[in-house]
Amino acid sequence: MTEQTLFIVKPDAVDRSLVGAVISRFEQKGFKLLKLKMFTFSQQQAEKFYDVHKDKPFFGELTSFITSGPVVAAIIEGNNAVATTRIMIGATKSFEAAPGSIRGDFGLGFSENIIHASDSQESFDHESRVAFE
Ligand code: FUP
Repeated sequence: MTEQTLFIVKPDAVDRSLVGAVISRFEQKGFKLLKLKMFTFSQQQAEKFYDVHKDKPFFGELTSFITSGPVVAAIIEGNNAVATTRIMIGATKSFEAAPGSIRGDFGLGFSENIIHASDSQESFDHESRVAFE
């Protein structure tokens, strides 16, 4: 089923000049890029974006990292976009993520883990609204 999802190339990956490599994975897979935006999250925008994590102990670390430098947000479209993108990004801890996944191939961090992707239609709706506001 054709769906849309959102991914964010995080500040660590932008800093390491991995934007092209990450976006390329999705184009090669067959997804169409619908929207692309480079920007830096404000504190308020980061808190809204990561609203579901606001009571977690790592919330401060998470918002301070995502606001630490520019990111690239993309909305893509294709078959089974939400679940397939989650498979492509790999496990949250980059150092445990499978080789062949984006985190598995490009990173070693935990909070600094290269890429974010929406994990449901509801999170896509919320996150794309915040990122492209
Ligand atoms: P994911 O959906 O794979 O990005 O992972 P989660 O939704 O579980 O976590 C959101 C972000 O919080 C991840 F990018 C990593 C970060 N995080 C921490 O920094 N510390 C933690 O203990 C848990 C998650």
